[in-house]
Amino acid sequence: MRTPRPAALLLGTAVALGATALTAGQASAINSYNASPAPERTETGAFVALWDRTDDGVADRLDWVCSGTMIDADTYLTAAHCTDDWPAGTRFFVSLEQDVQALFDTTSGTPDEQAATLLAAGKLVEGDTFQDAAYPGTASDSHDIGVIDFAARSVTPADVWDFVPATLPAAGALDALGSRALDAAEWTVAGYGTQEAVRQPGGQTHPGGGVRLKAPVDFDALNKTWVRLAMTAPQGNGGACYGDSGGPNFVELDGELVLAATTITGDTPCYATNVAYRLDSPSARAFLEPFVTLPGR
Ligand SMILES: [Ca+2]
Ligand SMILES: [Ca+2]
Repeated sequence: MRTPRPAALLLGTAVALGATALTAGQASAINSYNASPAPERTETGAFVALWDRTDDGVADRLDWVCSGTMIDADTYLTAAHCTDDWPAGTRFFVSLEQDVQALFDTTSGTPDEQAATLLAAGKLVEGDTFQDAAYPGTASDSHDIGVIDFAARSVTPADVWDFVPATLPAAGALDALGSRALDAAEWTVAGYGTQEAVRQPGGQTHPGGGVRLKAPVDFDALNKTWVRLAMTAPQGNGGACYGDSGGPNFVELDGELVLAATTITGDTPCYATNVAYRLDSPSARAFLEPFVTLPGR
């Protein structure tokens, strides 16, 4: 997994909450190999949090931690392991900017001041988190799905950025297609996460992240709630890593990109497999139904 929880590729919190986080399981970034910038993926955004790590009531960190996708004008789809278990008072934002890391690098002040500056400049929009009440569920269905929603906010991402919300799959769409068609289709993962592990004196590091990238991946297997996607470099694939959690895995069907699944976990160094949560399943659709108009069967 690539997150602090048992199966996630969450980056910022993994680092913030302790060394165990990176081995735990959430995904956060796109790998270095076979990847490219994705300025055209305007619906794909960074999950940004402002939080207090020292329990003194003063926020001390503003950072991108996960990825996600706008699925209508005011709802951003991500993973429950990205919305779960933050300190009281944590504030949540989405940025649909291409290079979020550069915004942080060039904005001065305390984390509170940075957030205020970036909000005023239209580089962040603040929202409210919701997650599947059944998370963390079971191995067969983790219920690892959540949103940052803006329906109760006066400013939504649609007020700030031009984007076309992602197309969700119809109920059971991946089952209906079957493995042969899914293997023949083109798959793309996108996100703001880090790169695959780099070995250095003192251990592994995961450089990069904070920039919207995409990479081709290859269909491997489908089961009840998961799509497994190959990220092996020699086959021309790229892949997801820490901070890509919650981000989109698109499949091209009849010339249209469909948001088939969200990045959740994978192998620890991020070289082999992306494990993504299906969005055509009954449980994913049940969670999403209050937030978006779902396509039918
Ligand atoms: Ca503090
Ligand atoms: Ca909505």
